[in-house]
Amino acid sequence: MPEVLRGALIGCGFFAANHLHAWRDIADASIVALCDRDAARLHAAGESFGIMARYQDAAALLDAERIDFVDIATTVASHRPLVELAASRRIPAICQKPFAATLADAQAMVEATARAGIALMVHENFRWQTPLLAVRQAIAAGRIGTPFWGRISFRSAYDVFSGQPYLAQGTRFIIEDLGIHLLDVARFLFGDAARLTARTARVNPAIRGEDVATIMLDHVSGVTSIVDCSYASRLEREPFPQTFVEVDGSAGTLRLGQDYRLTIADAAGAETTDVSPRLLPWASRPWHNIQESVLNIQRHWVTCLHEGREPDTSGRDNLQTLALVQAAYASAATGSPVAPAAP
Ligand code: NAD
Ligand code: 89V
Repeated sequence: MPEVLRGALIGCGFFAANHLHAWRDIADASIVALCDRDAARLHAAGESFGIMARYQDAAALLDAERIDFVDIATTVASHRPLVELAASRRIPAICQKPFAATLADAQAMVEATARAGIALMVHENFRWQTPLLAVRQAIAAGRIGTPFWGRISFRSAYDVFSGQPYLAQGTRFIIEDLGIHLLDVARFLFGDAARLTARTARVNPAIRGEDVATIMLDHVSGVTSIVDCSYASRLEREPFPQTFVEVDGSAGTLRLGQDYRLTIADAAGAETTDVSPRLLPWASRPWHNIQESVLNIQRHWVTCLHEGREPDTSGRDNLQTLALVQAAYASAATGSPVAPAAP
């Protein structure tokens, strides 16, 4: 791999500007070409970021440009064809979440990239948020002893549909789009889950999918956790896009609450620290937490490519998170507990 990696970004929509800003902050990577089927979006991104090599077809881009990796920031339907295209050219790939609509598609992408001998990372950025990294570090440092119970919670009335109108159109919504992040965080904090039980509801009549979900997980580690999310919850102060975390352990408790305040209590007393993300120069509130995590995960990708190691949120790892998503929909449909079917 060259010292400065040459990347191509495919998909210049709503979220891609965050990828592009973050790439500009990473000295040993540079986005040299853009692709979007939509000419207007391609033009707008190219002009904003001064990138002149622009293509409406990803294969044409890969034919014409010398590229060290692709960053796929399209919506889910195009993930498998684009990852398989990258694999066919032996080009390492980042793929936005949700990795795939089915486990079979996800497995096919993992196998294609493994056969090609290239790295594949899912852009699963929530676990790269500074406040959630602080939670994991506190647990790992033994601050609350051995965890036995946890809750990962995201409840909001923020209008996500104005920026991402496709979220209102699918038969699946909150688990596939947002719950997927929280289920990944549950794995990040407590390890894989052997079984889960889920309940869903649709409160907003203007959308097709569910906008409320409550999931109880039995982790292999022995922890019981609750993942709950809602875009139908109007609170006194809108917390979007903060994830709240509660963990009870054998020696104390941990609470990550409003305004990124982390409180750890044990027999000696309680201590609260501010674990806010940085407000990067190109970021804006309230998205700055997510925006900083985009920089963190993209830095991790570059480090992994240089060191030849598997990214923490590799395609292979993400199969387990995706299996929890599928299990949650299956459990909500049947009312019964479901064991995730990860390969
Ligand atoms: P979007 O619809 O605004 O943009 C996607 C773009 O991809 C569109 O411009 C479309 O024309 C283009 N595209 C689709 N298929 C293509 C193909 N085969 N070749 C070239 N261009 C193609 O979507 P978005 O809101 O930017 O979301 C993109 C992805 O990012 C989604 O999967 C979404 O879930 C994810 N997302 C992640 C976060 C996060 O924090 N991790 C936040 C928002 C969105
Ligand atoms: O992260 C996401 O995928 C976004 C949001 C935080 C708005 O749910 O869609």
